[in-house]
Amino acid sequence: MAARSHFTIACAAAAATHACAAATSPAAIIETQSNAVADGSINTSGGNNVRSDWAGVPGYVADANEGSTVDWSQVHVAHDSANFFLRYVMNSSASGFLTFNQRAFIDTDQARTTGFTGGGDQLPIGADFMIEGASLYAFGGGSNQTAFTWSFVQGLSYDDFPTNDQEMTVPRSSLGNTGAFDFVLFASGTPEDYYPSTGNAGVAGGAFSYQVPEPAALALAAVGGITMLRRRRRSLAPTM
Ligand SMILES: [Ca+2]
Ligand SMILES: [Ca+2]
Ligand SMILES: [Ca+2]
Repeated sequence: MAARSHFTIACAAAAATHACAAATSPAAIIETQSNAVADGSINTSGGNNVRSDWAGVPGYVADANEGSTVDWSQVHVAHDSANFFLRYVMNSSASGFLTFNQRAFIDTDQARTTGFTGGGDQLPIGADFMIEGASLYAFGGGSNQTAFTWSFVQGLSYDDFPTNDQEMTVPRSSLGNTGAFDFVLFASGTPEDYYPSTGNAGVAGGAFSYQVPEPAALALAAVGGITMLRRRRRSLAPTM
């Protein structure tokens, strides 16, 4: 059985406030995850049609079914020593990646002051990379952050059947070996669907975050919690 390490920070939770405060500014980070999986445990090669390899990897908070022709339901993200993995679960069929109806905007320096902020400046993040379909692009607009200007980086390993449950592999090296990134997903159906739904609300909007390794602040909080638990148990132990 593959060793896995998962956790989720809900930024609304008081316990994680300090961890979330350190995240991207000005975008509100709705949720941060870090899901380590064993090397080779997730296979996204075309035609494998298998998603059981994602067992135990939680999804981000699900998006509503807004009835778009290409409608996000849930995204899962994981990593091993060499790769990030993305899994898109859709409410409505995306007709496969070759139709380029889906984009992942990825902010690898977690700074809105660099990268694409949307043609209408509507993204909460500055996307340094974009995955369109299963093709990875790097932002090439420089200081013109609303220019849809990209340079092709590479095609990605993917499996998009069934079309409402797709997966792909993104080499960590292709994203500059970043230790964390923020992201917003977009689907060009009718109507357009942003995930999270505030992903088109500009600087006041919301984004998701992914970290590798686990956020230090949360790990320290967990250690602190164990210590407190031990102390409490000790104090509650009956006097012999
Ligand atoms: Ca698979
Ligand atoms: Ca949706
Ligand atoms: Ca950026």
